[in-house]
Amino acid sequence: MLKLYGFPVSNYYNMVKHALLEKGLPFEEVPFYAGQSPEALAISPRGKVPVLGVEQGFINETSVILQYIEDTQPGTALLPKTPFERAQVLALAKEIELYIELPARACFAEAFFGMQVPETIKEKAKAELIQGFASLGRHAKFAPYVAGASLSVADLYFLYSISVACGVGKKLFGLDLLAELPAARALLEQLEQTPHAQRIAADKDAAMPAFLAMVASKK
Ligand SMILES: N[C@@H](CCC(=O)N[C@@H](CS)C(=O)NCC(=O)O)C(=O)O
Repeated sequence: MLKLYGFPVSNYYNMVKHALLEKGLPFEEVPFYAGQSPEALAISPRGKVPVLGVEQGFINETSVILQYIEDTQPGTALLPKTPFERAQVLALAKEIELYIELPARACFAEAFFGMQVPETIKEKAKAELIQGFASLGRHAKFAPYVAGASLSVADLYFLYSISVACGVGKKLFGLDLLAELPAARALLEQLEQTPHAQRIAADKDAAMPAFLAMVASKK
């Protein structure tokens, strides 16, 4: 059986978990906080989650895990078969990760964990977030899903990165990053209401106290 290593507070972990649920695949969740210990690095070379455990070994990096699942497992397709359409979905997912998730992530410590982030980093993140959301508005279709008519890997990146990025925008910069993207806001609300997203959100809420305690112990 597929094993999903990580923790339910991780938005990357939740993208993979959502894909597994969407495809109706059996999988085991293996609690794993990663980190830099030799034991963790033997599973995840850069000490990150998620990691997918398969018969032959471990697979890391969310985008790669999602493509591996698509290529090897049955169930609802989350990537188009035709190369051009597939490229559009993967480009949208990558754009969300590089230009929205990562700048937002640089500010998580202040937005969510009561720590301070240097002003220079915040200013850079703010400019990148504004550009990242503008880019999403130019490329995404929201018709009704991010890449078009059906749910795809791009929607998983969208669902689990956009809400946290919006949290950063609102808390640190007083910005509504979706103000000019009403279709994106509507899709986000719709995706958040789906049963898999609700289950993942409940698991995240349940895991949050232990996660915050761990973060506090490392401060
Ligand atoms: N590029 C990685 C990023 C994964 C990532 O940043 N995961 C976070 C949790 S959401 C993590 O492991 N953080 C622990 C750390 O950086 O030490 C991927 O796509 O899987």
